[in-house]
Amino acid sequence: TKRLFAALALGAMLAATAMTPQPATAQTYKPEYKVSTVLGAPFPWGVSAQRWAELVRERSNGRIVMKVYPGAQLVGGDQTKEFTAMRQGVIDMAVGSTINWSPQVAELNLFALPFLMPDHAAIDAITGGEAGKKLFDIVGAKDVVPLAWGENGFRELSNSKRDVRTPADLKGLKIRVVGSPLFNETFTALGANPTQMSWADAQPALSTGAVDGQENPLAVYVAAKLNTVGQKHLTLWGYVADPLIFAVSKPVWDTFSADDQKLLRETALEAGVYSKHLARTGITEDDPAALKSIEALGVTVIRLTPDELKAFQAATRPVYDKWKARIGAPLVDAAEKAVAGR
Ligand code: X2X
Repeated sequence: TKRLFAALALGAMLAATAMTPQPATAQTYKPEYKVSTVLGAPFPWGVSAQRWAELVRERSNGRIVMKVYPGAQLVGGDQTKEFTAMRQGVIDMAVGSTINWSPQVAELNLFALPFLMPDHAAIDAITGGEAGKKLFDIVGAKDVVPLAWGENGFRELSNSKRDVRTPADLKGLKIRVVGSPLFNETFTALGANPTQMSWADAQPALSTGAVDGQENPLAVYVAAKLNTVGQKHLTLWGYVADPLIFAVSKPVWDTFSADDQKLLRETALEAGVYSKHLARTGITEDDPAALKSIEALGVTVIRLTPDELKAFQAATRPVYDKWKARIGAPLVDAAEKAVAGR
């Protein structure tokens, strides 16, 4: 009977094993993972998302296939809904903008505090330091696994009406913005009339003159040919910068083996470095290729003096202070410290 009992026990064990769900293997993976972006190639944003997909395909020997869906098309063009769709697992992966995710993740408004970051080193000091780590923890707690930082870039101001050198020059100009109410409040403080709309709606609105101006990185200005929709006055003020986040929806992340999670993270980090490189090329006075090409199109590029810049900072300071409290003073303090110590 002892032997019989042992045989029965073994049989029960085997049955239990057979019923246990198998850990994720290559066979259980999806045939394709959808990667959401707002801008596709040839914008640096789309190019770096594609780089991520290529690196993953190569290193997984084709086991993991990622496809980039630009234009926020997975959320019907409504870029501020992308984060919610990721949380729900409707979108598998994204290279997402801090601006577009800020309606759901209030702390990501950090990067939209006017004039917090004077240069690229300041962005890196924040994302690479304590504040960046806190932000990734916050995003991670909302069912989106952040893997790496990338970059859309410093956002410069263009319009079809006149040169803007002072807040008074902005008075009454209709400016398209996106993201959270912070952008509305910043432009209202400057005397402009901000109006919120998606990138998909912005281009027709610019070309019909329904809005006078917009703000976006120079790489976006060039690739979207904003000079052809009347944007002939361009003010370099670098008032905010928009990092990108390479991320995977948590429900999807959990289906990957530990080795494949490592692969996804390492490739995202590499694509993130590439993203920053692309976003920063040609837009500084040391490396002015993009600036020169914009000027060659007959666009007036306005470089502010330190005093002119100060007037914009002063006018937006109350908005900064109000939103510092909303974002969380300790987080903003950490960011300010990182910038000061860069
Ligand atoms: O909509 C924009 O302005 C863009 C493309 O820069 C973002 O997605 C934040």
